[in-house]
Amino acid sequence: MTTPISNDEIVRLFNNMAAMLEIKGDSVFKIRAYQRAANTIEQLSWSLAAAATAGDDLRKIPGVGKAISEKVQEYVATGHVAAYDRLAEELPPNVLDLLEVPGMGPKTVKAAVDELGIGSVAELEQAALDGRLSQVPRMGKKSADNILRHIRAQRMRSDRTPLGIASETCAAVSAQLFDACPGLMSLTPAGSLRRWEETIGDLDLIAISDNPSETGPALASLPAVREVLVHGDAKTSVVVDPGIQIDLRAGEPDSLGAMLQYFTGSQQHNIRLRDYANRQGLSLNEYGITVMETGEVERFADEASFYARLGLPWIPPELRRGADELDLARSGNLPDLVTESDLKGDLHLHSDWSDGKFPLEEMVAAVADMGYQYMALTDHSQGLGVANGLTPDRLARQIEVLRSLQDRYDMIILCGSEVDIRADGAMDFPDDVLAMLDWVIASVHNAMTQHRDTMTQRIIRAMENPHVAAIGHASTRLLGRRDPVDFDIEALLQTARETGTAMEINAAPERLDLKDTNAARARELGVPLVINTDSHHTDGLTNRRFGVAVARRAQCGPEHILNTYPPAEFLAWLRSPKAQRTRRFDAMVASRVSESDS
Ligand code: DGT
Ligand code: CA
Ligand code: CA
Ligand code: ZN
Repeated sequence: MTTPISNDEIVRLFNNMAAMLEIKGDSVFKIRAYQRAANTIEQLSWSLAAAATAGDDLRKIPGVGKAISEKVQEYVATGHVAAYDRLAEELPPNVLDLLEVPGMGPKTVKAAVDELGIGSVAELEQAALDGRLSQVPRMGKKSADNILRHIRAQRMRSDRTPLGIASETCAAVSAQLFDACPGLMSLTPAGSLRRWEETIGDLDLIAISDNPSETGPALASLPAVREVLVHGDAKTSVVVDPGIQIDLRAGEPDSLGAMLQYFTGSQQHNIRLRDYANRQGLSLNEYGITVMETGEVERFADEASFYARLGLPWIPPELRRGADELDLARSGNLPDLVTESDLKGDLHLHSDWSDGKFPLEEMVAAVADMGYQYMALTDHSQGLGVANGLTPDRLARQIEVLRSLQDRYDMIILCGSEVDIRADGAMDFPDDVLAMLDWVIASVHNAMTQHRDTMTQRIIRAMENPHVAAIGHASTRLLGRRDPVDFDIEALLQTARETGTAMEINAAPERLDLKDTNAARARELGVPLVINTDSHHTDGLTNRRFGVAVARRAQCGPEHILNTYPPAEFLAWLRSPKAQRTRRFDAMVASRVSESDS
């Protein structure tokens, strides 16, 4: 038997219908009728569905006329209301979600739908972020900011947290905990954060202390803590602002190896490792390794000795995915993964000539401070009005300024541009303008809802341009905010290979684009990858660690990453015609590999 329809459900139905009619701009009388009915039904102390089923005349209820009464009957009998379904079909599919956002009434939803074409909460957030929302009537900057705050708070409550935010929270809480705990020796993130997953369910921290029992209470009393979930001997769980759960486990120094290994996971990795250990007569848990025959428990101060006891090399957390990493480890074939210090340049950087926050001179100085040997400044092209894109004239002036700065630096300063790929795949600068540039990165910034084939052809056309060195943040996704565009990634990567185009791993933590699995495919196909921060701010330069993590999860060594090569080799690649770049890159990879073998 199905549960009867509750009054609340009927109230919601009529409220939704009123809202949808209002968004559509339907008659005020009709809208009021549904609202009045909803209000009355909300006050009833008896089941409307039961009365309808019993054949009572619902029209004796104030505010319930013939039309409303029939819809209640229909809903109770069939579970549907045809008029409601018709309305829903006429409006964007997620329009009711927009109404759920505090601050969004039917009128503002209507304006957002009609004037900005917004069809989802993610698009609403984007519009609030880029300033379009504040332009709609009766909105203004303050309301738009409030809406943005509500959307983010809602997401924090419900969803996984994007890596960048989790990582910031982890750093902030760690610093506070060190201040609060004099005996704390080390605090190491474990779990999905240590594996650099794109999103984090909860933060797992391993504390090592001479006095482990003081750490849990110390965490629970930090000012950032909103709620204490578990307060036990083995584990303390709290929720901190902005709504992230933290699981803290504490131990003494000789327990770090086993605890860190266990709580780093992934669960799949641990399951496979446990099987592997069992076959050697050993069993694993968070306290150590037990010799099954004797029951003796061995403890480990670090992970490397834990893995070594199993006859394995230490496996980088990024690879602990429960895929083929154990086989690679056993056969001595773990890849030598790229590290931050391998990077010799950053090739996607913005200044305040477009939408960056810092003057070009300061940006260049900050990049030089990173110890880089080369860089490319890549402000936006003319078509990107919202980002203050450069016209060819301004670009020519910027090139002069950049060339004049070169004398002051050992670092090679490349004059670049992040050129918009227009909806039809044409570049936003003509070829003679592109030819002035040392480095062209081509990116999609609009018409993101194009059909898969159109989008694939659009990016392929950009790759076929002889001046385009790399494709920037190919999927355009923003974690938790904007879905990736739809394209045939295999076709794109094949074309990258054929045309000699590099693919960016955009390190901005909200992008991570290409994502790990796509970067892995690029590596397999021999497509050069380039790890860029896309910094709009000098602080952004350290985001490279997120891009490096993506590359590591994709099992990339430095040889797969174009901007790990010394300037001479990188420039030789860049200065050869595109048709020759793939062959050249293959040779670069081969010589790096043979170098590291010898
Ligand atoms: P998350 O939090 O959803 O982003 O993902 P994780 O991997 O951080 O998962 P979490 O926080 O539930 O647990 C952290 C690690 O602890 C997990 O990767 C493996 C280990 N772990 C936790 N519970 C179990 C368990 O019941 N069995 C095994 N084998 N491992 C566990
Ligand atoms: Ca976790
Ligand atoms: Ca956890
Ligand atoms: Zn950019």
